[in-house]
Amino acid sequence: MPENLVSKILKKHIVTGSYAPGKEIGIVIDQTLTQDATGTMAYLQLEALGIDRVKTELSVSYVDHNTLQSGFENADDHRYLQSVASRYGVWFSRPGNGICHQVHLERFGVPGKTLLGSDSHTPTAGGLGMLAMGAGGLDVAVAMAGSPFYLTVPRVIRVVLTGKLAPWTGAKDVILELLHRLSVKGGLGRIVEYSGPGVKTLSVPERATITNMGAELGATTSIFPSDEVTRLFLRSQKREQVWSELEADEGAQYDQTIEIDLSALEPMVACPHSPDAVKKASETGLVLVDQVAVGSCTNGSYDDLRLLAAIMKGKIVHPRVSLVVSPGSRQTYMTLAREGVIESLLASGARILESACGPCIGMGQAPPSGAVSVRTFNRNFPGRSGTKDAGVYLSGPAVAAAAALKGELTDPRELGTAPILSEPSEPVIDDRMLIEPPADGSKVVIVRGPNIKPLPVNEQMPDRLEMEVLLVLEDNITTDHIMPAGAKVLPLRSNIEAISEYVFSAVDETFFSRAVEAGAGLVVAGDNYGQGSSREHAALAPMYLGLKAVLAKSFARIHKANLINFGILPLQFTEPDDYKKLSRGDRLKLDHAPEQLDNKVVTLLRSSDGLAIKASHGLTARQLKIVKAGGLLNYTRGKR
Ligand code: MIC
Ligand code: SF4
Repeated sequence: MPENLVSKILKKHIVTGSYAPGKEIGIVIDQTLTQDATGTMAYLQLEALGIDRVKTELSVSYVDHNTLQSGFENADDHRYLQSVASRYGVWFSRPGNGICHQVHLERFGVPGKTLLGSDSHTPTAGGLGMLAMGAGGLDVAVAMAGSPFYLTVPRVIRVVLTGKLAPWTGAKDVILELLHRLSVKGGLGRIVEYSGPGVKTLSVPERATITNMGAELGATTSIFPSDEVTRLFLRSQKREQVWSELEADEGAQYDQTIEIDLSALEPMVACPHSPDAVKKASETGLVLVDQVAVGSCTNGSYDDLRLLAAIMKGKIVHPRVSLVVSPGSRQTYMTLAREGVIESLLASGARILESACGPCIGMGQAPPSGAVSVRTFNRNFPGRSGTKDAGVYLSGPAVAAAAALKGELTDPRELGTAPILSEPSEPVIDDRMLIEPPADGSKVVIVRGPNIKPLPVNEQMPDRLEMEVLLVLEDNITTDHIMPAGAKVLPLRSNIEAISEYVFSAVDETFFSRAVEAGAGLVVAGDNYGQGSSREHAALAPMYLGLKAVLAKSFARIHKANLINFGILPLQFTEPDDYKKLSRGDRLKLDHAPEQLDNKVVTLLRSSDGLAIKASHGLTARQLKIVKAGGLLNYTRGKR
């Protein structure tokens, strides 16, 4: 039977379960990556698992998110991460070396391998033909310890690309078009597999832009075939030996097929405050722009920044606009510096930042009050930029350059003829900012600063859950709503007690005190609850505050897994209309909780009037045991 690329790779890695959509399988993880904002928790958890050395083929710890170092906290975390990496056999990518996804693509990715990363944009490596998924830190720790990663076999969407991108359009417009068609929940339970004659017209970094932002579809991951273009990319990285050809069999089956004619795409933007609020750049009306930010793991590549420089060459940024640029990797930065592109950007008035996430996660460069910021990033959720009332538009580098020059959202085609970039030169390859772990790490002393606090652990599920409804929320609540990031909160990622004070602070400043007072809480939400990042702090910190369950219409994949991992019950309304019957302050009881959960549907009773709300949990037998044990760490310890 002819097979698609996804099933070929998954079947090769399967260790438990059988391959059927909707069923749970366990797969072997070949490579892992972590970044510092999720990594400290992941390595504390790895330590708790009590192994001597990671069991993966390759694990890498990156430092790219918390590099602002406005206090000792970030630097303490970096020191811990470096020492714990050496101790357990993990490569360490030092601060300054670049954003995890871009560096991994350049230096470590291997077509056909599985990659699990404690960051939701891990699918970036799908641009290289890897099956790469984001997960919570605990799942990544467990994978580093050699246990399988469990996932529900997804449905596979085939996206057939035809034609060739027209001047002034780019890879970002491909994924914005898909977000426009499918929405931020269109990819739930699905993997997007790209094919068709248009594939060969896209470079690996362009493919990676598309797979990166596939995360915003809610998809499990996205993947491109590995072809001649992939081989040449790996050759330029001096890693041709890891290349192999990978593609779907002729006549392979898919659950859905979508066609995108690259030639017909126009420059696009995602309007505030959602990546699927997509419009053509020519149809936004007058939008004055105050800030333009170019970079991030989506569009921080050599060609992205060369294009920006070429469009702005000889011109200066508009007086209203602050233009910031953050190259995606040290390799890109050095190559651009060698070629005079950095000088050219400086001449055009760009403020060049270090190679890190920076403004994408609100680590500096917050826009002014009420400002409009155009960013080549992947998320524009409210408040994420660091300024509550700023409006963020997402675009490719061409639209960003046009906005930087004109001071307003502009269709770049109005600038005339698009610049033609010269053939790319050989990238600067210098791995000295990557630290290889010693063969024997057993003598390495792990350094822990005062910012690294022990991991809180949940209790076993009691027989009776009595919970106060702490919040009733709408659809598409993001992890940025649940557990904000940014320069003030990110330094507390290793300190759950301290960070828990910020849970839902962007939505309701009284949440923290109400949760503490209630003792046991429940949150009610609409569809796609927990979309966005993989940060397990969005489960761990609410757990610390006593959150016992979330009752939603549906959940985003990674966040649901994180809730389970920390013993918070994810429940789904069986009657979506019941959502309207609940209010903040209601008290809901789940009697004989562990027993009731053995059935697919449980009944919650409202204390005031006995109203019965039916909810399903959709958990597998394994997940049920985890939730009942109070989380994965308890469950794993209990099994020993
Ligand atoms: C993001 O883009 O939201 C982040 C910051 O990279 C997160 C990880 C985190 O919160 O540390 C992600 O995408 O998973
Ligand atoms: Fe960093 Fe932004 Fe990419 Fe997240 S989306 S990894 S914060 S650059």
